[in-house]
Order: sequence, then C-alpha cells, then structure tokens
Amino acid sequence: MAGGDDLKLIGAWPSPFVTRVKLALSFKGLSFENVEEDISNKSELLLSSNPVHKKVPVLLHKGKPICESVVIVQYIDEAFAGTGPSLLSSDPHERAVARFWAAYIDDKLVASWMQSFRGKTEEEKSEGTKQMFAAVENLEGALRECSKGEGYFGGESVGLVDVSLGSLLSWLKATESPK
Ligand SMILES: N[C@@H](CCC(=O)N[C@@H](CS)C(=O)NCC(=O)O)C(=O)O
Repeated sequence: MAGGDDLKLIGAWPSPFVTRVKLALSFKGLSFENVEEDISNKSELLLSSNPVHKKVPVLLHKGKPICESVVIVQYIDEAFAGTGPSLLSSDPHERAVARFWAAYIDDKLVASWMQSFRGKTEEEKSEGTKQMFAAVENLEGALRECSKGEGYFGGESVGLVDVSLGSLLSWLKATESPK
C-alpha cells in the first residue's frame, strides 16, 4: 500500500461521509493513519483542521488539511493519480456529470433522507420520504445512463458517484423499517 505516514484521516466510524474517504483510499490502495474523533467532544486537531465546519472527515496530507468528503475524494484521485484506478473520468464532460450527481446525492438524497426521520412534524417527515424516493428515482435513471450497461456510475469501474452513494449503505441498514 502507498501513502504511509503522509495521510492521516480524522473521522468517526459511524459517519457515511468518513466512509466515503475510506472507500476512496481503499480503492486507490493507499494506507493511512486513522484518527478516531469524539464528535461530542471535538479535539483541537479537528477544530484547527476544519475551523469553518468543525466536522469530520478531514484528511491531512503531509500535514495539510482537506475538508468535505466529496472534495477529499477528488483530491485523493488527483494527488495520487499514478496510484490505483482513477475515480474520475479523463473526459471533462463525464467528470462534470459525475460531480453533478455527487452534489445531487448530498443536496437532494441525503437532505430529504435526514428530513424523513428528523423532521419536526409527521408532515415534514412524510414530505422528506416523498422527496427521498423522487431523488432515488432520478439516481436510478442516472445510473442507467452513466453506467452504459456496466455495473457502476463510473461505467465498468467504480468512481466518485459510486463512492458517494455506496457510503450510505450503512445508513440504509440503520434506517430500514423493522420487519
Ligand atoms: N458535508 C460534509 C458532512 C460531514 C458531516 O456531517 N459530518 C458529521 C458526522 S456524520 C459531523 O462531523 N458532525 C459534527 C457536527 O455537526 O458538529 C461532508 O461531506 O464531509
């Protein structure tokens, strides 16, 4: 594995956003030091590395912090372009489409999903659920188009959108209705 001491990930294991970064590091075959954060008692390292949002994940590369999971995944792909598979296409249009859907996942799917269980009223929750299903439908259409009949949003190999969406599987399990 490449990377070694140069990469330190400030994370918290239940976070799907942290999982995104772990998936990207793993697909690229990069080793890293995992720094588990207590988000109810944030460390000085987290606060000084991400003073704007004060959230995990933060990746430290040679001591320099990079924040926001989707930004970090793209950084990993660029900074370690010669290592492992590419998570973004070499084609600018395909890259733009992947970034569009990665943003859609956070702005529409994650936001409505959170509303479906954190909404203040039953109406707010059910509106969240409705919007979440609409987002899933749009993503299914996008998968059909982007995958070109192969298994992934990235075509025949895993890419930014697969990593962004795949990281949410733990949440899916956790929020599934009991049978
Ligand atoms: N948009 C951010 C979201 C990160 C995020 O929400 N992290 C949560 C853990 S799942 C966090 O650090 N929460 C601490 C807080 O809100 O104070 C990303 O993609 O990295």
